[in-house]
Formats: sequence, structure tokens, C-alpha cells
Amino acid sequence: MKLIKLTPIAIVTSMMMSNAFAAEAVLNDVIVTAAPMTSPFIVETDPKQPRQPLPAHDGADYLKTIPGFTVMRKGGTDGEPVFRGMGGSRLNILVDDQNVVGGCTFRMDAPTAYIFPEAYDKMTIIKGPQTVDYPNMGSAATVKFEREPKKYDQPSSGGYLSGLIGSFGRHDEIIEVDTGNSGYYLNATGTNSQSGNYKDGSGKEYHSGYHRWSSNAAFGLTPDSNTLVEFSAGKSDGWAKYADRGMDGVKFLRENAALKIVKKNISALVDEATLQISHNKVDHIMDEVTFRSNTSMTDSARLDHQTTQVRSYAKLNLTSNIKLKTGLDLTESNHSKDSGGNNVLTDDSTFKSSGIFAELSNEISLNQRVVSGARYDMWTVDDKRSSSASDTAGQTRKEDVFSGFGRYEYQISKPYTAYVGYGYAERFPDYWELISFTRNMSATASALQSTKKEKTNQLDVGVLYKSVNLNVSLSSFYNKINDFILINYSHAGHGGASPGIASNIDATTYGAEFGVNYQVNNLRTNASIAYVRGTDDTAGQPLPQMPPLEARFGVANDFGKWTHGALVRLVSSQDRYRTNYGNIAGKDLGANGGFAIFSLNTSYKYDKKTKFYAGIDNLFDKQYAEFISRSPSQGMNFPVNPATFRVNEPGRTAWLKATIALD
Ligand SMILES: [Cu+2]
Repeated sequence: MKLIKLTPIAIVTSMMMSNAFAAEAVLNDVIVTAAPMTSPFIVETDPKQPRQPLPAHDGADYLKTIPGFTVMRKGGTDGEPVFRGMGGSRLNILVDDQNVVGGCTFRMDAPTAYIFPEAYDKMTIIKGPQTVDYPNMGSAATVKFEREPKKYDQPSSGGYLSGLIGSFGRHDEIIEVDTGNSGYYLNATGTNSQSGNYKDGSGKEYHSGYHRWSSNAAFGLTPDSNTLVEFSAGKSDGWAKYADRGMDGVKFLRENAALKIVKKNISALVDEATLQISHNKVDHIMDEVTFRSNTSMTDSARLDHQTTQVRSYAKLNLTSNIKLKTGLDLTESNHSKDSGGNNVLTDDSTFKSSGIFAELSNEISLNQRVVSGARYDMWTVDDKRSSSASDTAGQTRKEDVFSGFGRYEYQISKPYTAYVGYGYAERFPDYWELISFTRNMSATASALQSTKKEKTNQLDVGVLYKSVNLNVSLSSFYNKINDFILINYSHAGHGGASPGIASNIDATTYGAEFGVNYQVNNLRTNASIAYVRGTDDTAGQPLPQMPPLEARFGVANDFGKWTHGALVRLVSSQDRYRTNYGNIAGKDLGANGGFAIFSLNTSYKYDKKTKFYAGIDNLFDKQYAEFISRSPSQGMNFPVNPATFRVNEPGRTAWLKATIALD
């Protein structure tokens, strides 16, 4: 499938990537902290590999094993991923190169709520504004979940089964089947995941149970080795209880269809041309009734977000050392909601963007590479609300948005690679910042027009070291964000219903992630440290939603077919905060204490195809909460812990998992 031109640095990079993959798989039968960066700015990890602590079924919890990520807890699932303190649309989340956008006006559904990682083959994180390939620039990071269809040189069929049971009534089932020959392939995946309410370390039960299922199928035609026509479709749905608010999600329907056409080796100049057309529909219902008996409230709301994308690009070999990837994309997202629970959907806004991009990679010598890119988008937003719901009803906003980056990668000597990069990303305000947080009140009436685009200027410096036994990466960043979109939740909106208002401030953040894997004989150790600090320069206050210093230490010992491992996660206290300020998903709640969480895992390889894993997370049943969390909903007999006033993390959790490859 892939035709990589083997310049020396490409060989080194791909060797590093494959080694790092192996390091992750071998080093951690159960992944407790993701592998160090595989190449500058990039972390790749296998979502089929078990992780500790046991992630919820959704994509956010899988990201939590990657240093720098933290997850805002709302209940048992659908948490909000945050990278280096940046959440919401600052993370561009893509499934098979398509943007998935949630529908909930109150942000019950981050894009990751619709992603079951184990159904994918690869998870890639690009740190910082260091790619311009996709619309909705991920100013903090780009996160990709991808399937990689098998190559069938001769007719064959295969499959994959995975099952998991755990504390609190948790069980997951996954089945994948595939068949194909040199002319076509067909694959299908089904997932099911369910959990009851979990209890925290003190035994208090949180309103947090969930159920989610998903199905996906893809049919590909490969008339020759250079041509692919693939049609794929997916459907998923479920429900989730929320400990942090007065409503629960009773429907999270996602329907998706995509057509992809790829032609490779077209000429000496044109290496590849790709066209992808996709449609994603999210239909979400939340209410106060279905999962709650102790309330007289009967509100409900239905939200619908439909995104259509067309994306086309070509990869060109300009010279033997210079490659260009260039293309264009069109995105239209239409959001609608019912009024007062009548289940009749009315459009409230349409966001459109048309973008062109170019990314140039230049192997300037055997050990040096320069990568740069530029992107231009034209955004249009229509406020389709009625004049009673918005002071900008009927108005349209148009804006040009630019982004670009450049980086230099230098292989100093065989094990060492260093890099430096600068990225500039303009981020157009999202649905939540422009529409959902804008209510009919004087302070926010003109937010559609007045909330400026956010401008990220980020410098990244890092170093990677890779030898047989030792794998180290350090990535540091310094970030100046002009017109950072801050949400102030202390500003009650129209009828007291508004979750907050959006405003622009200037902000600075800096920090680093450090990771090391080291192996001596059968003993394997790994460690990671993540740190970030942020300041609101306009107000001279801490920037909200900055996670505290975190370190993880893992150790694993091989005994033939058995591997036993242990993990300790240390998180310091956070006393830099700004109460009631945050992003579209949540806000600072106050200071939070530090904690240490111990976990154990073991794995047994029955044979090459059949593997068993088991773990105990939070071994000592500690009661704790993450700094970035949500307040428990009051008045619902939910436990409110005055010491943390947060939705606490689960207490001791035991789990058992088995995977079987059928090919
Ligand atoms: Cu909702």
C-alpha cells in the first residue's frame, strides 16, 4: 500500500517508528504509559493493546496513557480530552481523516465519545500546530484514529475477537471479520460496551453507568495494486449517565458514510492522488427523566450535527529529496435543535470552511530534514436562530484563516535526533464558542461577530534517543496565544440558562513531556513526566484548566509466557487556578490535592494468537479526583465531597481481558 521513498532519514525514521512500536508492544504487554515519541512531534500507538487504568470505551480515556493528556470526568464515559491544558476544538480529532463533531450544546459528547479505539488499527498524535493537512486546525494537537485495511496477495479471511469483564458490571465485546483477494476486500467490526455505576475509593456510588455499541463496514475494490476505491459506513448509539449535571444522554446516534478513491504511482511526479467524500451525522437526545426517578424535572433536548466533507490531495515527488503534499477540502456542518423538548429540529447555525493546504518535506542531507506547511481557509457562519433567541439572528460572518509551520529535524548521531519547530495556527471559533455560549443578553449579544479567531504561536524543541535497550524522548514547548477564547462561567446568561460567555484574552503556556523506556534482561521499566504552566496575560491570572505536574513509573518482568507489571501514577497538587473560568467543556473548580495511585497488571500469552490480560487499578482504593474535572450534580443524592467538590475517579477496579486473532 505504502510506497515510501527510502532516503536515509526516511529509513532511520521508519526504523525508529517500527522499533518504537515494538518497544511499546514488548515493553508493556499492558500499556501504562505510551511509548516515547516515534519521530519528532509524533506519538503512534496501537489502540488494540490493553491499557491501564482500564479505559472507558471511548477515545478520550485511551489518550490518557499518553503523557501530556488528561481527561475531564463527567461520569463513567464521554470524558473531555485535554492536551497541555488545551481542550475542546484545540484538539482536532479525526476518524479515518474525517472530522467528527459532537452535537450536545452542553458538551456531553466530545468527538471521542463516538470513537471506540479498539475498533481501529492505529492512533496517531501530532503535537502542536505541526500539520496543516486537515480543516479545523488542531492548535494544541491533532489526534487521528485510523483503520488500515489488510493487503490480500491471495484469497484469505481473518478476524479478531476481544472480550473484557471488570468491576462495576463492566463488559466489552469486540468482533472483527475480514475477507479479500487481490481484487477486493470486505471488513466489518462490531463493538459493545456496558458498565454500571462506579464507586469511588470511599465506596460512594456515582451516577455514571453507560452502554454503547458500534458497527462499521468497509468494502474496497483494488482492480490493480495502484488503485483503491473504498466505501465505508458506520452506525453507533448508546446512552450514558452523567454525574456532573442534571441531565443524562439517552441517545448518541452517529451515522457515517464515506467514499475514498486512491490512485498511486501515477507518474514520476505524481506519487498519489486521493479523493474522499464523507458524511457524519450525530443525533443526540438528553433528558432529566429516563435515568432519574428522584426528580420532578422533565426537560429534554434533541440536538443534531451533520458534517459533510470533501477532501482531495496529491502527493508529488518534486525532486528525489523534495516531496509536496497539497490539496483542498470543503466542510459544511449544520447544527439543529428542538425547541423546548418538542422533538422537532430547527437549524440554529451552519459552519462552512473551504481550505487549501501544502506541506513540503525536504531531505536536505543524509541526516537533516526540513518540513514546512501552509494552509488557508475561508470560514462562513450563518446564525439561523430566531430573533427571540439571538441578537445576531439571520447574520452571516465570513473570515479568512491562515496557518503555517516549519521544523528542522537533525540526526546528530545514530541514536540522537533533535528538532526545533515553529507553528502558527489561527483557529476559527467553534459552534460552542460562537453559538451555544451566546445568549440573548447585552454582554454576549454580538459574540457571533465579536469573538475573534484564536492565534497560536508555538515554539517546540525536543530530542529523541533510541538504542537497543534505551528509548528516551523530551519534547518542550513555549506558546503565546493571542485572542485565546476564554469562557467565563460566572456570567449567567439569558434566563440564567447560559453556561457562560466567550471572550478573547492573551495567554502564555509552556511545558514539556519526558518519556523513557529502559530494559535490563527481563526487567523493563518506563517513566514519563508531563508539566504545563499557563498564564492569562490580559488579567495577570493563572490560565484555567492547566493540569498539575504528573509522573508515571512502570515496571514489568517477563517470566516466559507470563508478564507481571506494576504502575504508580503520581500527580501533584494544583493551586494555580481561576475559579469559574475555563473552556467550552468545563471550568476551574478550585485547588486540588495531589495523589499517588498504584496499579498491577499481568498478561499470559497462551500462543501467538491468544492472549489474556488482567489488572487491578487503584489497588489501595484511594479516593481522589483529577484537578481537571467537573462538579458533581447536587440535589440528586449524589455524593458531594467538600474536600474535592469534584466527580471522583473510580475506586479499586479489577478487570480481565482476552484477545484472539483468527487469521
Ligand atoms: Cu447532551
